Amino acid sequence: MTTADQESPFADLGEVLVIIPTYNEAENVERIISRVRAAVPEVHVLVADDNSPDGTGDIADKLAGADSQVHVLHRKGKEGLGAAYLAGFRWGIERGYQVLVEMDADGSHRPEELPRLLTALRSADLVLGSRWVPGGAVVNWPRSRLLLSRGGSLYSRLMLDVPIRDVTGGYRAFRRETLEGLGMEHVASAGYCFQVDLAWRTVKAGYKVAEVPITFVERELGASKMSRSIVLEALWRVTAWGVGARLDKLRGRK
Ligand SMILES: Nc1nc2c(ncn2[C@@H]2O[C@H](COP(=O)(O)OP(=O)(O)OP(=O)(O)O)[C@@H](O)[C@H]2O)c(=O)[nH]1
Ligand SMILES: [Mg+2]
Repeated sequence: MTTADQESPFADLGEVLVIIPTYNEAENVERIISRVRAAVPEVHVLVADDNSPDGTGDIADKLAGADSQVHVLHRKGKEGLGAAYLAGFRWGIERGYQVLVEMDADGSHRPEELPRLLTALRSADLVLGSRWVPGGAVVNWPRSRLLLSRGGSLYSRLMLDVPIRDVTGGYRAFRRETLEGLGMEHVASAGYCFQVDLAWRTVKAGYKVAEVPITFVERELGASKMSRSIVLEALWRVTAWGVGARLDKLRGRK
């Protein structure tokens, strides 16, 4: 691991690892890595690939061979974005990174906005890139996706009582202490409710969460992995968590 150089504007935060989970992102992986490296040259990148049939993992290996700040975690098969992130977090924590960033491979999370997330992390334990705070935006989404995302965030906020506008978003920066303290080992969520799960745990553990506005851009290349089963998993899990929390309250537990 190279050390953050003196001139790095984020040296005070410690070493930063951007984790990019991939499943069939052959058309996107090189571009996203080069954008991250250009936007914040001192960060390291970890591609967490679930043995993509389209060869994304091989492309990532070649890129890692040419750049010592790019790493690849090969996983044996498709286990969902949540499992890939958990493995990526563990990989980064074991190697001493102080900040762990979540970012999609498809360009929806613009690497050029990473400096704003890192800046906000100076006074927070978790920073969420947010589409639904003033200044946030979504480009090129069909109405159905907008409704699903806004509805999912609203439902999660009400069910779980979390004071977060964009609780399903996946562009985030965690301090390692936050991940260490939120009980990662108990996270079972596989799909996009993983994001709700982590945000909720972070709030419950008493950490400070900040939302910064981002412009989310719909993917241009490659196929979405969003599916009915991912939406259903989110719906049943969030409902079960919310009901469970209310029952605990009624019984006088915390
Ligand atoms: N390792 C791994 N990565 C995954 C898996 N499912 C999705 N991803 C990655 O997670 C990121 C988000 O997935 P997307 O398909 O873009 O999901 P989405 O953003 O909800 O859907 P779109 O807006 O349609 O792109 C992308 O980088 C995917 O390649 C998985 O099972 N394993
Ligand atoms: Mg996407």
